Amino acid sequence: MFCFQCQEAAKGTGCTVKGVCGKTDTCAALQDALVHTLKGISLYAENTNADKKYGRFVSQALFATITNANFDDARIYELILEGVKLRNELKAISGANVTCDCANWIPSSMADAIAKGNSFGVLSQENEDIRSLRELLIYGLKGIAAYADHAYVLGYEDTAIYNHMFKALAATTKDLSADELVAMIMKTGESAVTTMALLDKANTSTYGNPEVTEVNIGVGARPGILISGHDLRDLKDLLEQTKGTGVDVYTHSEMLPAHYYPEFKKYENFVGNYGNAWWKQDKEFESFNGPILMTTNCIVPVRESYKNRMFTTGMAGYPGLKHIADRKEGGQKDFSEVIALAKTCPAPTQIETGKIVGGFAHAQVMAVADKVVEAVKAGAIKRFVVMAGCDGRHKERSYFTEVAENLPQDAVILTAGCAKYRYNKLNLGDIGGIPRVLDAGQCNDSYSLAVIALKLKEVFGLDDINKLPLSFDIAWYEQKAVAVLLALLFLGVKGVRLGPTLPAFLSPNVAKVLVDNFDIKPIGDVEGDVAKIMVGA
Ligand code: FS2
Ligand code: SF4
Repeated sequence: MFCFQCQEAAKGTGCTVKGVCGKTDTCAALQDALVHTLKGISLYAENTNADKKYGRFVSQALFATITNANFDDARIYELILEGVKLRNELKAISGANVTCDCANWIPSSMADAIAKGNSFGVLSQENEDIRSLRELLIYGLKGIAAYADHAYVLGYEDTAIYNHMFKALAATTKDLSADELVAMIMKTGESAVTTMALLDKANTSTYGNPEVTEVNIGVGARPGILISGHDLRDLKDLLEQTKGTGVDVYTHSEMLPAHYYPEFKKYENFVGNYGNAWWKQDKEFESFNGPILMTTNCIVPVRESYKNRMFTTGMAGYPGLKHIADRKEGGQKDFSEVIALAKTCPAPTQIETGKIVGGFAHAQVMAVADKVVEAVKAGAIKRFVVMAGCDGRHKERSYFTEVAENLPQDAVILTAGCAKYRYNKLNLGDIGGIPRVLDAGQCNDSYSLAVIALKLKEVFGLDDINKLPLSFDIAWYEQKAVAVLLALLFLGVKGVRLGPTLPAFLSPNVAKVLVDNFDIKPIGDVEGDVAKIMVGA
């Protein structure tokens, strides 16, 4: 295997024996064979007026290959078989004669698919710059695919997003120059903005605009179900089915922002958030005592002690865990087995007490825009620092906690994603009633931060987003962060600091393109970075 798609790539170069994430070499090969198949679908779909079902499938299958989403060989193989079937349908419809292996191969067995993945993996492209650009493109698409699937689940789709996915995936099979690939990457940034806007519309039209909310981080006395991942519709179904059963529902990690939506506030058994970012789950799932439902990434290798009470659903998967089937059209998923199990479990063991505050998505921030503008004009707020993104295991990530602690009192942190767990329990105070950490939501809600920045630009009458008193100090881990980064580049944001390390998939030449054109920089030491951030350097 060779995989370097996430920030935890072994030795900062790539995982070769087994993923640091726990992905096995067979699962890695199957995921490579799946991506290979999706390229074949795309080569036919890019020139046909393809039905939405093909775009849906490509989105879901790419989503399954995101870091920590699906470790289940059998499920990935099923997706390959389904992909080959869909590709052959398109081949017949288009009548085109495409010679690429990805457009024609037919797996005879799982072993055959593994062999295919091994011969068409990342390293099959020998030129390191072309490899780097192609993979950057694919990882951005994986992030977009996850957002597109979340929107689809709520009934929102846009064929332009699917069409871009086909064009860009197909582009990775062609003999394109570095400049042509860079142009495709920029178009992918544009598509990331479109997709995040669609998901924002899907979430807020379905569940209302997030509002400032205090979330309890302690526990109650009743048994509970812990729901993790990013899928809000799964949460809605679970809340409906647990209503009046005596079972409480707690969010974990990226599901925390669900508490900010008006629609979910009406459930009396929706009691709080348990634990921290994804990578601490092996300890926190143990002490939760009840069933855990993993709706998307991020799963870490599952311990025996809670294996029998952990479930996956949607595109998430893990060998040996029960998988809750998809809903039938217009219906709900059936969580009765999870609820029945919860009733037999003790209540969660308390690991923290208190409250955290969030809900500062764009509509809520706009509602207090006057106050914010006043504070900036009066000099009470000197700088906004976007510290969104992901959390992860690396010790160096304490940098983000220390930056939050060391930023002066007149700096406000804008956040989204699980990166917030590095500083959202620090009680950093407020500026005239505006909290110094404004949490917009999940990584899926990063769009809110772009909307807020563009709105501030308008309010202050500026012609360039980079003239705002705004800096970006982003923590990245997986491929949704890559999509968000491409979106920021498309929006013209310059000078983003990225950490804890730069992506392993950027070759020195590709990294140089990003530095020269967008002034992207690696994080440095806390003291130096805080000083530079405060003067916009
Ligand atoms: Fe965090 Fe993990 Fe949200 Fe990422 S829960 S790092 O894949 O999706 O952000
Ligand atoms: Fe390694 Fe990350 Fe790939 Fe997992 S997803 S195999 S940790 S690079």
